[in-house]
Amino acid sequence: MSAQYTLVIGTKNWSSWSLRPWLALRATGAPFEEIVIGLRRPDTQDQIRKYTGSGRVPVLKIAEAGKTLTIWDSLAICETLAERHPQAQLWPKDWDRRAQARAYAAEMHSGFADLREQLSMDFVRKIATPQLREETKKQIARIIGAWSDALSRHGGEGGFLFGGFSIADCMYAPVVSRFHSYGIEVPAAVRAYMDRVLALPSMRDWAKASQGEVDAGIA
Ligand SMILES: N[C@@H](CCC(=O)N[C@@H](CS)C(=O)NCC(=O)O)C(=O)O
Repeated sequence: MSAQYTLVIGTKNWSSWSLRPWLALRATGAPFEEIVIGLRRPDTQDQIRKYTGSGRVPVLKIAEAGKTLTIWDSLAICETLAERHPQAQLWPKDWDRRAQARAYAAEMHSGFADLREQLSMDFVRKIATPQLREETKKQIARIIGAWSDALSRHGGEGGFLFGGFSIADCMYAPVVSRFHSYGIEVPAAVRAYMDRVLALPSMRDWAKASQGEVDAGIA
């Protein structure tokens, strides 16, 4: 019997960390259930702590062979999915490209705090560019430089950072959304990459659900 996946995530319009493994899980093609916990509410922490002591979403539950395993943290979930679904090639096949893709994902996971704080994800809204702090400007420039570099090396083979869609793209998808929402100026090749990411069926489904949250007044 195949595994049953349940992904516990936060309000889609806001939860950038949830979007990352959600995209990876969609890319595997495996069926899954999702539980959406409302963020920025008085009971948010109580709700999340029903699933994980970390107090953070996303969380993946894997029910298999009578056992249920709980995995928290976006990157750990992505790694687990890559291991369990090798056919999805969530990491590039070649070791050198894979090593680079991992470095991109890790840099996102551990960094860019100013960008994340100043340009918080608001998936469906268009927001005027705020007065950017110097650190935020540096982080935006770093990301644009890193994307441009990867795209010029590998983008021709599939249009994504390392050719085919990978965990590196999952990790940066919320930044694509932020650059789009806040009207950050980017070079043409980066804009084309952003448009490709935004046009993914999974990203469109996330946008539809986020719009539903906004329309319902819960995001
Ligand atoms: N490093 C964690 C960060 C997860 C995180 O900060 N998630 C936010 C939502 S995007 C959260 O759960 N916040 C708890 C709260 O709002 O109470 C990861 O990669 O999964």
